[in-house]
Amino acid sequence: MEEQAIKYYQTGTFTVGNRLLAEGERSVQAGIHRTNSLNSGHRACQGCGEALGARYAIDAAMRATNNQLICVNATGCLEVFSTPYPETSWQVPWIHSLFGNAAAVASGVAAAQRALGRDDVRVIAQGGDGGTTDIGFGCLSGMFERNDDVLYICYDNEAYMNTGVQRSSATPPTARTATTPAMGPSPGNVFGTGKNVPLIAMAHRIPYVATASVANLRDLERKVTHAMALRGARYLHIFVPCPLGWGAASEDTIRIARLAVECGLFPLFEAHHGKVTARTPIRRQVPVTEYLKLQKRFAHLFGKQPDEARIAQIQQMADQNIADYGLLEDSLSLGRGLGRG
Ligand SMILES: Cc1ncc(C[n+]2csc(CCOP(=O)(O)OP(=O)(O)O)c2C)c(N)n1
Ligand code: SF4
Repeated sequence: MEEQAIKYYQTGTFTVGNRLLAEGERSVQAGIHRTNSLNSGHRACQGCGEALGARYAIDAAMRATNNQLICVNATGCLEVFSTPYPETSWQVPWIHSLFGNAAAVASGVAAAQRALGRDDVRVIAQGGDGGTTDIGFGCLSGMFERNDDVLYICYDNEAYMNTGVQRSSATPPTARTATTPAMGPSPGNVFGTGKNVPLIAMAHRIPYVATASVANLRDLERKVTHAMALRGARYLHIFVPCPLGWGAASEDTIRIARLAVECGLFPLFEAHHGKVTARTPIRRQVPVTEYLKLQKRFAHLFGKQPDEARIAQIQQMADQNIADYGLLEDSLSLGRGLGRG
């Protein structure tokens, strides 16, 4: 039989490629031993990025820890849609904390394992951006500062979705939410400085900080696997579109997440002990309008008279990220970038 060279893209897929890879390199979801940590039957909306991100993240963590994992979950959509009493979709020991104290509860669970002499049982805390960047922020900073042996995962859908789409400190400028209506001279969320929790986590110089996206699930699995191989405080910030809150089509979740990366608004990077050590380059930068136009929360920017000034400000944010992290191929070769080690 004639020999055929394997093409690169085949190994990047979730189907045929996995059979061509060595077993340890196959994606967690494609393996027959996947744990279905967040099982079918939950009540997330169709196309929910948070459900997808959580499923991939926790399955990867279960594989990395040989299923010796405990999850702590802040109040929010992920908790509500997965555990309507008396049901649960979780196939992992799972505790519901309060809205704002998931990091502190996880620190306690890790301390209990230490007291029991169980260094094989690992702990993950997870919550939405409201539970992480707003109300849970103090507990999270304390967990970082003590270097507790916990991976904290923030599923960032850029608002308080569970209670009806209120603004959080992760809501982007100009976005319409229930508390930032699209009316008045400056409709939608005001321009502020934004709260960049990955950078704040890095400032604590914890062992590992990374951003990930449901646009790149293999990368997400790899980052979770790497995080679970390390000890101490770790932070993973995952971009998870919310069709309901963003006014987007449920089939566009991955497309929107990909555009957020490709326009520069959501940079993918990793940092160890406060220094950026890797980032995913952008092959083809797209204008932010391609990303914004798919979401009704930004529709007021594109009325009869497009709000050119504020669109330009958002483009400036994306360009700044690209410059700061050195995301374009040519800037990579020049060796520029943010705090790189
Ligand atoms: C102390 C406290 N304040 C308010 C609430 C109500 N509450 C529950 S979930 C939630 C919003 C969750 O938003 P986020 O953390 O962003 O997660 P998402 O639902 O978007 O995934 C709020 C305000 C609460 N449970 N406890
Ligand atoms: S409101 Fe958004 S985050 Fe909540 S379940 Fe629906 S899509 Fe997911």
